[in-house]
Amino acid sequence: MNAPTDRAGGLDVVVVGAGFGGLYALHRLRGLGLSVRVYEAGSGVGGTWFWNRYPGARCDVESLEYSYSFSPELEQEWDWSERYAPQPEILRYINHVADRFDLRRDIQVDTRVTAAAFDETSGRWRITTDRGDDVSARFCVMATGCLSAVTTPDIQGLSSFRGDWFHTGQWPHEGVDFSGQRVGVVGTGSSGIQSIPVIAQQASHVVVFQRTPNFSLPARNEPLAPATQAEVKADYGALRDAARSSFSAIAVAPPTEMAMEVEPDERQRRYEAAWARGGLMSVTTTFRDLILDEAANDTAADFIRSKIRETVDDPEVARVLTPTDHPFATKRPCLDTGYFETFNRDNVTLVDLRQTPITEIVPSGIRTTAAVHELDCIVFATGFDAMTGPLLRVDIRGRGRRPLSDKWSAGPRTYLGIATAGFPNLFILTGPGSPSVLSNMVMAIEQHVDWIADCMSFMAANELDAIEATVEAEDTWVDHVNQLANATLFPRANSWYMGANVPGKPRVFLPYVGGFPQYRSTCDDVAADGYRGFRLTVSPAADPR
Ligand code: NA7
Repeated sequence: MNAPTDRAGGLDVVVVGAGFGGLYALHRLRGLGLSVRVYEAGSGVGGTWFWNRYPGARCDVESLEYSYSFSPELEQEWDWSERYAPQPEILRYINHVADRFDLRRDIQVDTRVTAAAFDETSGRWRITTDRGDDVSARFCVMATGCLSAVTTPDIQGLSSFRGDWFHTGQWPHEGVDFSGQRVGVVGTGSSGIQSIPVIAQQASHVVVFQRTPNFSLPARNEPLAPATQAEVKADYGALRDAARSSFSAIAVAPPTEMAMEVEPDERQRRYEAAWARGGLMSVTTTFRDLILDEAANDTAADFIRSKIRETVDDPEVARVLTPTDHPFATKRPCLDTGYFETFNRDNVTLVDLRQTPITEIVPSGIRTTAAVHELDCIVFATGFDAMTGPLLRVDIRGRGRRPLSDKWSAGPRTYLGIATAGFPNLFILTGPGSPSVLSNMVMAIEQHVDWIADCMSFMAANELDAIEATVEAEDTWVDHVNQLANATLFPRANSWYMGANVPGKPRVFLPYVGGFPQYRSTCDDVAADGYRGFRLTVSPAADPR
């Protein structure tokens, strides 16, 4: 993967990141005749699927939907093996896409963009990297992902630990052999819940350090029957259309009833059917008010709690595993294969950090207020500085050299989650204020990239050089995003959606919760209305305000 030669005046577009977003941005924007270079920090393409190689890592959106829709040929030629593809298969798919569309020649790997600064004199972005690249581009597209800035807790004594430690989001490529090892896993979000059952099958002993018990739904993963796959491929467009018109950009019939409108026996029957079906869109979409009304939510939460009690043999362990401090689905629901069952194994111990917090890491393991747990290695499944972290870890500066971190010090401010005032010609893929993590990410990425490509075409056709969100449009959008979130139960949880998992991070609900179809039609209207809320000018150097 070699860098393309610079054209005399620099590039048209720099794309930061070569995951699902960056690859599609490259493909689409190059198709417009623009010169594009992608910088990628990893040694290969794939983003999330390049880094998250922990045991049991797989997507929890079904494979047939968690894939690009832009190429009917690609849809037809790729076969998925399971209902939920495992990480290595998704990484193979992304590599196939990179080859099939000849993307690698414009991607420079092993290169982390460290800074991007808007130069008001030239009206261009100047992008610098940790490899000494220093290039200019008219547009900068941040395709840095929502969950790519890992967070490892700052626990005293970690450097003294004699064994190895790993973060699930930066897993060693050669894998880790846990045979005969005593393994501590810190964290019980999706990564912990996926990896713990697999690690427990290999390790001699696993100690799970749980701060907050989590709701998890059965994945019911299984091999993907050829007939099912053929049926979808016979009319892939129908599946995609159904996804595009659904709240989460995942094809599912929208629930019509409220939980309390249904008799308790019937409600139970529906939850049982959803549980048997498995998947993210099971219990979550049984009724339409689960995320809006506490009493409705309680019915789903109680149902899942009863399942945990049924599954876990030891009532005290079941109690500790049972979430009670946040409504169901206000933290990202997890999907599992045998997670709760794993606590019935003799070689698994659960430590309740609410009762006995970690005090320090010592050479031989983890000390809590109650005991020292002797360990050979530690797995941190402790998550990410979500959505804003990947952007703010790059030194991005707009007009007047103002850092984005300064502008966003009280929380992110965007227009449509795609642009931010004071930063002309900077586009953010699936940024805060867009549906992003509340939707099928691949669909959200395609919608953003298509919108940006259309915008660039419009600018070219009208001989415009710069686009910048207005402060007024941004303020209105931020208020709208907050109002929508405040009408839901989401703010009730200390979740990464709320920035609550990172000490000192402003407590702001990050994604747009109005649903994918509503969001998409707003974006389309904005474009049809001559990019309402943006100022388009012939010279980016001039401050349009
Ligand atoms: P998550 O969902 O953020 O989970 C992180 C877990 O780590 C969660 O249980 C946290 O507890 C726990 N955590 C974080 N810091 C600590 C410390 N200091 N001590 C103990 N426990 C801690 O990240 P994942 O990687 O699992 O999943 C991220 C997303 O990827 C997921 O939602 C899917 O969308 C895919 P807490 O709940 O904060 O108390």
